[in-house]
Amino acid sequence: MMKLYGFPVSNYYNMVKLALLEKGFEFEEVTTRPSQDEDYLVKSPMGKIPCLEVAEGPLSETGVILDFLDDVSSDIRFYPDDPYQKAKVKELMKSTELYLELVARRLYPAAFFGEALAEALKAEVRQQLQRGSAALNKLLKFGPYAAGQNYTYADIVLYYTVTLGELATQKALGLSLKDQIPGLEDWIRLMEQNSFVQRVNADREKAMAAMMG
Ligand SMILES: N[C@@H](CCC(=O)N[C@@H](CS)C(=O)NCC(=O)O)C(=O)O
Repeated sequence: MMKLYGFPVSNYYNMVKLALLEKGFEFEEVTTRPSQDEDYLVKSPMGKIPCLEVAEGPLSETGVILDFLDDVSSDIRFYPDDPYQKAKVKELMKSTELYLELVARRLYPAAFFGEALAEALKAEVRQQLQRGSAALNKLLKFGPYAAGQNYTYADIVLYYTVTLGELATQKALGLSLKDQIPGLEDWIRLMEQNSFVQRVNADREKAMAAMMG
């Protein structure tokens, strides 16, 4: 059985967990914090979570894991078959990660761990989030899903990016991603009707409460 290493508060972990659930794979969750222990670095060379251990060995990097899961799923696929449409989904995933996730992540120490946040960093992150949101607005379809009619990996990546990101931007900057990205709020409601999303989120709430408490 596959083993998913990580922690249910992590947005990247939850992306892989949701993909595994959607695709009907059996997997065991192994609660793991990011670690520089040699035992873990063998599986995930940067020590980051998530890591997925499959029959052939370990895999790190969320995008790589998601690609692998689509390659080994015969029926449920989250990339379109058409090469251009597939590239458009990947463009949306990459833009979400580079221009929202990695930017909002700079607020996490202040938003979640009470660290100080310099005014200069606040201004820089705010400006980058506005630029990133404007770029995403050019790509997002919300028709009703992120890349159009079909539910794709772009939805999975965007959902866990903006839901954790929103907590951070609200808390650290008083900025809502929902105000920056028209249609985001309705799409989040749509995503939250999905029973697998509800299951991942219930685990996330429990882990978040334990972490904050
Ligand atoms: N590029 C990695 C990013 C994963 C990542 O940043 N995970 C965080 C937890 S959400 C982590 O392990 N952080 C610890 C670290 O950066 O050392 C991926 O796509 O999986």
